[in-house]
Order: sequence, then C-alpha cells, then structure tokens
Amino acid sequence: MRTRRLTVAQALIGFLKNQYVERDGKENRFFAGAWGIFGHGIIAGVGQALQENLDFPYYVSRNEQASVHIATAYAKARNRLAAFACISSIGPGATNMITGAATATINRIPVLLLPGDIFARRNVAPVLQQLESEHSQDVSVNDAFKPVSRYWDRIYRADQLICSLPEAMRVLTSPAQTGAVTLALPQDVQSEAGEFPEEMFEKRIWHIARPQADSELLAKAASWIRAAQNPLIVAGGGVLYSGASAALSRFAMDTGIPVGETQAGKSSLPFNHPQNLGAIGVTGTPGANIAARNADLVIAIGTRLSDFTTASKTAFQNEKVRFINVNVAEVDAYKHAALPLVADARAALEELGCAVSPYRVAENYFSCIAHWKDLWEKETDRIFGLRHGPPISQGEVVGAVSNASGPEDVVVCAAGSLPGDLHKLWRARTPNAYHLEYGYSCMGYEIAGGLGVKMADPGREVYVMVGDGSFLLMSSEIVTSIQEGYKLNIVLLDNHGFSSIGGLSHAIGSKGFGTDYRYRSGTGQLDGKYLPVDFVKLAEGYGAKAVRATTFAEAERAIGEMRGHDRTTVVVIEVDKEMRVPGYESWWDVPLSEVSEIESIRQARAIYEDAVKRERHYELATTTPMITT
Ligand SMILES: Cc1ncc(C[n+]2csc(CCOP(=O)(O)OP(=O)(O)O)c2C)c(N)n1
Ligand SMILES: [Mg+2]
Repeated sequence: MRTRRLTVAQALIGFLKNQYVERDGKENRFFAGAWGIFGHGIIAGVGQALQENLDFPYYVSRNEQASVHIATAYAKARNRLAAFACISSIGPGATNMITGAATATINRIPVLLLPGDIFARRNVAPVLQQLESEHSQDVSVNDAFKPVSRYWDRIYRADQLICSLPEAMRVLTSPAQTGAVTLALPQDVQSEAGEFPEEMFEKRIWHIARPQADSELLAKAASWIRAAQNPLIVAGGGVLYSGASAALSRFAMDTGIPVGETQAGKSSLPFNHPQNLGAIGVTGTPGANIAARNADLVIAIGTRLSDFTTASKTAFQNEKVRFINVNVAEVDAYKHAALPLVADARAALEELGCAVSPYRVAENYFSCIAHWKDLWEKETDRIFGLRHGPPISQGEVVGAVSNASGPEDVVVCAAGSLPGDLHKLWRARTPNAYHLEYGYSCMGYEIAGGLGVKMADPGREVYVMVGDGSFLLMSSEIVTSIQEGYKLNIVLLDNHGFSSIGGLSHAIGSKGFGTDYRYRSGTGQLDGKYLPVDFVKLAEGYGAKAVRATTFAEAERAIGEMRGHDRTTVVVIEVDKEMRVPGYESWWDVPLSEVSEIESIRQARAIYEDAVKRERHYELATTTPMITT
C-alpha cells in the first residue's frame, strides 16, 4: 500500500479538498474552504495544515458563531450541494460554534465543525480552557456538540480518520441526514504524524440521489389527490434544496392546486404564480390560511411542519383533513399520520403529476385562489404605501427594498418582527431570492448569513434586513465582508428594542416589560429615555458606508442607491414599533400564566384558553388511516 506521511491535520485537509458531489450529472467540489479563528488549540495543527494547502482557502471571521452562520447560509444558498468547514480553538472558540451548529442542524444544512480539543495524552492537563471532571478524563466542552450534531466523533489516533471522514461525508451529503457534523480534534493529535493511504487523497465523488417514492404509496397518494375537493400544497425548504421549483410550478398549474409557502420554502414559486397563495401559517397571508383551514387534503412537500407552519396545530380544521407528506427524511414524511412519500421532492412531483393527470380542482375553488391572490396584492400595496410617520413603518421599508431589488437579488433575515413581515410581503421572483433562517430564528445570523449568501453567488445583490436588536447582538461580520470584498446591502430597522417580543409581551398582558432599549430610570426599571445608540457611527467604524434615512423619500433614495456602491453599505432607518403589519387568520401557542395578580394577564389568559381548544392531534389519524382510501 502506498502511503503518505502526514500529520492528522494535514491528512484531514488533504482529504477534504478532494471531496466532490454530483447530482443530475453536475459535479462540483464540496468544500469551499474553512472559516475560523485561530487559538493555541488549533493553530499548530489544523492552522499549519491550512497554511500548506492554500488551494483550500482559509477565511478569518470575527466570531466563531458567525463562522458557522456564514457556512450555513452558504450551504443553504447552494441548495446543500456545497459547504464550508469551520475550525476553532479549544474552549470558548469551540463553544461559540454550538449556537451555529444548532442553527445548521435544525435547518438541515450541512456544516463541518472542527473544534480543537484537550490533549489526548492527558499528562499536561488541565490545559488552558479545559473543563475538568473528577469522573472522567474523556469529557470536554466539545461533548456539548453531541445533541446539535448529526454526526460526532473525536479523533484520538491518526488511523481513525480513515473511518471517520467517510462517515462525516455520508452525513453531510445525505439530503435526509444532513446538519452539523463535528469532528473534535485533540490539540496534540492534530500535530501527530501517521502513514495515510494514498487513496485517501484521491478525488471522491458523492452522488446526491433522488430517491423515488414507494410505488404503492404513490398510487395511493394519487387516488387521494383525485378524490380531493380542496387540496392544498405546503411548499417547504425541501422544494428549493431539491431544485423542484419548475416541477412544483408544473404540478400546480396542471392540477390547479394552490400552494402555501413556509419560511424556508418561500421563493419556491414566483409571488405572481397563479397558484401561489404566498406565506402560510402564523406569518401567512389570509388566502393561504383560509385554504389551509378548509383543506381536505394537505400535500406537504419538504417541510418539517413546524408550529409556525401549522399555526400550533390549528391551521387545518377540516374534519376530514388528511396529509400526504413528500420528504426525503422519514421523520418528516410520517408527521400528522400522513401518507408518507419518502422521496426527493422533484422526483415525487414529476411522478405524482403523471399519476393524477388529468385531475384538476373544481372551477369555483380555482376562482377563489385568483380572488385571494388579488386581495393579497392589494393588501401588500396598502402596507407598502402607508406613508406613516416619521418614524415610518417597517412595512413601507420592506416595500422600498422589495421594489428596489431585482428579480435575482436575495433578501436575508432571521429573527425579530422582520421575518413575519417579509414572509407575508416580500415579492420573491426567482428560487432562493428569499433566504430566511427561521428554523432556529437565531438573532445574529442576518449579517453573517448575508455574507454566506453573497459568497454562494456573488452575481446576486444581497439585501440583509436586520433589526437593531440583532445588529447589536452580532454585526461584526461587516468587517469580514469588507475584508473579503463581498458587498452587502444592509437595511437596519431601528425601533429601540424588540418590536416582536414587545408585541408579544403586550399580547400576553405584560405591557412590554423588558423589551425596550431604555435607560434605567428613577423607578428602578428600564423605563427611562431610549438609549442613544448611533448605528451610523457603528457601521462607519467597521469600515462600511452608512446613511441615515428618516422620511420615506430618504429611505427610498438611500435603498435605491445601495446597489451602486462597491462596499458594504448600511442604511439606518428609524421605524415606528407600534405600526405593525397585522396577522391574518392564524394563531401561535405561547402559554400564558394560569394565575397572576395582573388583570391584563388574567384577561389574556382567558382568550388563550379559548384559542388553545382549536389545537388538533393530527397524529391520531382517526380520520386519516394511512392505507385506507
Ligand atoms: C439569539 C437569540 N436571542 C433571543 C431571541 C428571542 N428574540 C426573538 S426576536 C427578538 C428581538 C429582536 O429584536 P430586533 O432585532 O430589534 O427586531 P424587532 O423585534 O425589533 O423587529 C428576541 C430577543 C432570539 N430569537 N435569538
Ligand atoms: Mg428592534
């Protein structure tokens, strides 16, 4: 056997740079490089290996959490066909990646995490940043990655890599299994040399399969569709990852079945597609939510059916509703006692299309869809055209950005009140033009994520929409965007705190307690004047171009000019926190105090107790036995 004498770290990078994926005959290198911040636990091992492998680019971020968000956004924008590795030192550098790991895993997005770890050889323990235990020497902070990783291993010996790396690749490239993969790398082991077989460094291509549904279940699904009066499709992120937009469009056009899009699934169809009712669920449009309420058949494609999509299991109220779930992941396919089509979205849609032809929904249902769409466009125009304030409304800013953006441009967001507004209002015209991280809704993803999206396709303008809260939590990747020359258009909506959680606080009767950015006043509470945070100066301090806009006309002009700038630009707009985009025909379960001394909370609880009665147990399947017609 021909071998190469390399350190563990050198062998690792040598392997990673030769991994490729292929789907539909198209092939590309899987890893675009590594993100990270060096420390003593990584620099002499993996750091040195990266220095020897300059064809595996190394990028420095400002925060390890951000590294993982950048990597996640990149992989999501590449429909999971490419990814980054993220490295860190031991200790805090590693644990900073845990939030990123959870974000990736919850969203089913591949990232490879390579945290440094404590010495395998033990003799110098406790080392700087080591978590000691009196029960075991085989424990470190990296064990905390286990619940947020789809695959986890710790490399104690050089030859372990030969077995661990293919497992890591299997999981990363599996549409059903993918998420964060963690290989913890003890600091001493990284630098140890071993004899590695030459084959480890040969080009290896991982085929991304398009599994087809079981033929019996597919025939059964077709019969359910043909029998349906008011069917509805719920399009999730899996539609985009599978590249199934055209197949979904054709299926919806041919059958007339309307489509509601989840946060991850939005932009599966263009907003003006005749069957696209837009956002569904808690942050949905009235049309999609009324269609959901009445649907006798829900065809859920590539969605996890989270509470935001199911309106905490209140969305589907037809007594006879049953579900067909198309998903590569078995766990999702079986939710709601559905008829499970464990399959690739595109493959299943193509097969289903043939199997149901010439089924079409009835004319009156078809005309309802057109009517709902028409009403929604008018409502969107109303919100875009409010001309409130100043401070102006957030909906107007969404309108200004949506109108200024081109069909291929991408909007990026993650947490706060913006995701709901964007889900409802943004007019997506091409697949992946809408990039929301709403599985973990992780404040701090926005700017880092924007950078990942921009790197995935530098030809697309990226508009990051971010609240002041998220910006203050993590804005430092602006520096990285300038370092790498990837321009971001950042629109910062300043409402002096948490509009989203503040609104929720009022809804639960807590009157906004603890949700504003205010001075502590003489009352001892945070109810003084607003804190004077100068976001323009902050952005300029990072090296970005920054503009403040107060009136709608100023905002529109500043947003319109962003795309002409050659470096990251931040437009700071004060918005009226109380001028919210309303909710439509939906509900979200946030349990309220059963007992309280505050009257407003007791009142809110009474409303809650009524609403919660609408929650249903779809999994009981009393009306939807899996294999009966
Ligand atoms: C890391 C993290 N911490 C806390 C939360 C809970 N949370 C959701 S939205 C939000 C407020 C966000 O504030 P901002 O970015 O200003 O947006 P706004 O609500 O004002 O629109 C908070 C605290 C979260 N989603 N992520
Ligand atoms: Mg805010």
